[in-house]
Amino acid sequence: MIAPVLHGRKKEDAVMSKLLELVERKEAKIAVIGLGYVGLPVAACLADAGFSVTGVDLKADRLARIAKGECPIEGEEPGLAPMITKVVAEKKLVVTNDYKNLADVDIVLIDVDTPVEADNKPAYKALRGACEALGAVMKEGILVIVESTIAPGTVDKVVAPLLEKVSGKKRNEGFFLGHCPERVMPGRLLQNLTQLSRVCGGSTPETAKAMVALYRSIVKGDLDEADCVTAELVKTAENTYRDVNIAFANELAMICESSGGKFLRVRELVNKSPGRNVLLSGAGVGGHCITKDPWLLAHGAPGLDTKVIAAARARNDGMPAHVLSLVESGLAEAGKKLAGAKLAILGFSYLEDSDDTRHAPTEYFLGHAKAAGVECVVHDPYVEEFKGDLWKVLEGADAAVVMVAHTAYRSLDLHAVASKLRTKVFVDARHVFDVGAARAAGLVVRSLGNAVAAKDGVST
Ligand code: SAJ
Repeated sequence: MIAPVLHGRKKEDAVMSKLLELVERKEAKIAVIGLGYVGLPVAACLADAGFSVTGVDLKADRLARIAKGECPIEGEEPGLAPMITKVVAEKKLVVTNDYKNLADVDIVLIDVDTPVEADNKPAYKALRGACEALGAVMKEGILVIVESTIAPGTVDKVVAPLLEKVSGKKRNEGFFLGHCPERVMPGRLLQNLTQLSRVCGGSTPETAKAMVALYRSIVKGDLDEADCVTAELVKTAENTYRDVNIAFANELAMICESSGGKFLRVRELVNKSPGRNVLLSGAGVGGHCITKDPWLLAHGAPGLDTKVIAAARARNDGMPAHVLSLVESGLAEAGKKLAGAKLAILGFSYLEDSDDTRHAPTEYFLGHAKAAGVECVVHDPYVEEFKGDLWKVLEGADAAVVMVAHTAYRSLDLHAVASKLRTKVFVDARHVFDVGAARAAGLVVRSLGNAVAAKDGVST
């Protein structure tokens, strides 16, 4: 009996049900392209769940370390290193830089970086490169899932056409597409990957179902079926939502400074109102997610003037300069000019208790300070370059500026800090210290979101 030649919908259903069967039996061959802080954990988890996984990366040193069962990701990642050692030893995870090894895989996850260019447009060089290399070797009926954060419309307008062009296959016939955005966070990669809910955006409803079956093998959180553009919108919107809310907190803090308010107290009372959740003002927004995803979301509507997104990005990017103005104000009260001053900068990483320095607000602060003729000495207990002795950094400085709320700073003896400073100015841009306590230590204080004490000594 010759099997009937299937076309269109019937063919798609047959391909997807076969794939579903392979996934449920853990027999689907999987590849993960990009073995960074997103790709490597998911490759290890899928291998640990019983799948045969081929990891692909361009970095030879990273491949070499993984092939030895080591974890090349810096920082503490609970559970990840032993999992990699185990799955590599079991040969459930193998690594390569040769796409020819993907010729027989059934599912490919793409986890490459998707930054934005200087003009805030998506930079898809890595994504295009992965698609071109994969398209040349991928077999009939493959499911390609992009996990990297991408602008709305990218699967439809960038990934699909490129795979069609290079492979000669047609979407939803010769191959199927999905977008399942990651929600991992450095420091808790495995925890987030296995616990958090995820959107399974499929190029067809059956594809979304197959994706749910795949991710169910490693994810305990909700797995919500959707189409690709919904998944693209959800991920970029959730980070844009955070950026806009941080921008509001920053603007509110600046209004408090001018109007005599205390930001933390105002925030505490506002947040008692149902449905309010004012975030924390700070020295700026760093990292590689929140700083770029708003621009990816905006790219989803090229003709629209995305005022709110752009204004929030501008407000947050303006915070390092605002902190420098607080320094200038404190120095002025102490009778010192900004130009020629020497500052001790506490914190360089973009996030407290992290060594990640991508788009760190302090980096932008240092640029503004240099332009103003100010000398800065930086300390950071997590960043190799700045791990020195904090007391040496403070020695002889005209101001201490808290840019990152590292736990190590919270127990600082402010009297001891004051004794080291040449000019006793203290600027807290992360709500770490009580203003009154800092003043009692003999410091001239500027604290983000707090009005300067009135001359009559009424502390704020
Ligand atoms: N920040 C503030 N005020 C706040 C919160 C953050 O100024 O109230 C600053 C931080 O200092 C940092 C930047 O914003 O410089 C980003 O902080 P973040 O806590 O958002 O941490 P990220 O960049 O690691 O964001 C990640 C994102 N996760 C993923 O993209 C998978 C984001 O979606 C999460 O909401 C966030 O972690 C989180 O919730 O911790």
